[in-house]
Amino acid sequence: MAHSTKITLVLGDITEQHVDAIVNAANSSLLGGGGVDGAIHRRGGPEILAECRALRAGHYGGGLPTGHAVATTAGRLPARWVVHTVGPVWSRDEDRSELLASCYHESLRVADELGARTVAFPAISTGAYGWPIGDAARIAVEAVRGAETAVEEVRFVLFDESAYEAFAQQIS
Ligand code: AR6
Repeated sequence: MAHSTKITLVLGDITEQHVDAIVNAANSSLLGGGGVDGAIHRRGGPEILAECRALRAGHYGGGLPTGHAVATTAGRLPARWVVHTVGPVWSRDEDRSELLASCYHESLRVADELGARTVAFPAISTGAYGWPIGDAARIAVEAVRGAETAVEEVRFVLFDESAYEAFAQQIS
């Protein structure tokens, strides 16, 4: 029988979550940015950036491709790992939904490799990358529900009421 993953929603800041792994909506440089990425590096401290730089110096010399995921320490955050993934920039002309779903699938695959049982996700691509929140919430929830994973809890951490409502509508 397939393992069933519990989905929970929190209105709040992902850097404050006590979970095994938190997912970062990064960019392919892995070297930081604004939004949730900026908050994670700020609160997590320089150990995270040091591991990101090492990844760039090694296997990910060309950057982390969109839809892929890779883990580092969580530094000073109350989590063990940060899983960095790169969401697609929303496009009116091209359907990039598969890439957004891939962020969730790949992050959960990396979480499984780590042995993480609780994983917190932000609403990937819905800030600087412009994805409409209702559609992003649908893709996120479908992707998690469709994932083969040993993760026991997926916690979506939404930064504002409208994002929270969009996710609540999807899991009701
Ligand atoms: N906790 C939870 N959610 C947050 C937090 C937080 N502390 N801060 C922002 N959000 P964004 P993207 C929400 O822009 O669209 C960065 O510069 C925010 O309200 O962080 O994937 C990267 O380096 C929104 O709903 O990520 C990339 O260059 C969601 O997190 C680029 O932005 C995602 O917004 C990635 O853009």
